[in-house]
Amino acid sequence: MKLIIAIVQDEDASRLISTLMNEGHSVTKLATTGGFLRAGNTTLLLGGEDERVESALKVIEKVCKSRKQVATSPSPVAGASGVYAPYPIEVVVGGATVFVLNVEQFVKF
Ligand code: 2BA
Repeated sequence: MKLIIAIVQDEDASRLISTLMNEGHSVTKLATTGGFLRAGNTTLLLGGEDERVESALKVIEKVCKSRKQVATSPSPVAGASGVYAPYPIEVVVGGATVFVLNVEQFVKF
C-alpha cells in the first residue's frame, strides 16, 4: 500500500478532488501554507493499493497547472538609497509537488 502526498494550488484543488473521487480514489484535503511564498495551498492525502498509484498520478498531472506568481522577496536588499526594501520576484509555482510513500500499516477503527 502507498500514501500519496500531493501539494497543489488552491485553484486546482476542487476539480482535482472531484476527478480523483470519480475514479475511485479516497482523498483527504488539508489546508496548508507554502514556506517560500507564505501563501495558501492544498495538500491531498491519498491512501491506496500500489497499482492505483499510476492512475492517481495521471489525474494529478492532467488537472494541475503551473502558474506564475509574483512574490515579495523574503530577503530585502539595500537600494541606492541604502534603505533595505523588499522587491518583487516572479516564481513559477508547479502543477503539483508529489511524494509517494510506502505504508507500513493501515488500520481503521
Ligand atoms: P512554496 O514554498 O510557497 O513555494 C512556491 C514556489 O516558489 C515554488 O513552487 C518554487 O517555484 C518557488 N520557490 C520555493 N522555494 C524557493 C527558493 N528557495 N528560491 C526560489 N524560489 C523558490 P513549487 O516548487 O511548485 O512548490 C509549490 C509548493 O509545494 C511550495 O510552496 C511548498 O508548499 C511545496 N513544496 C515544494 N517542494 C517541497 C518539498 N521538497 N518539501 C515540502 N514541500 C514542498
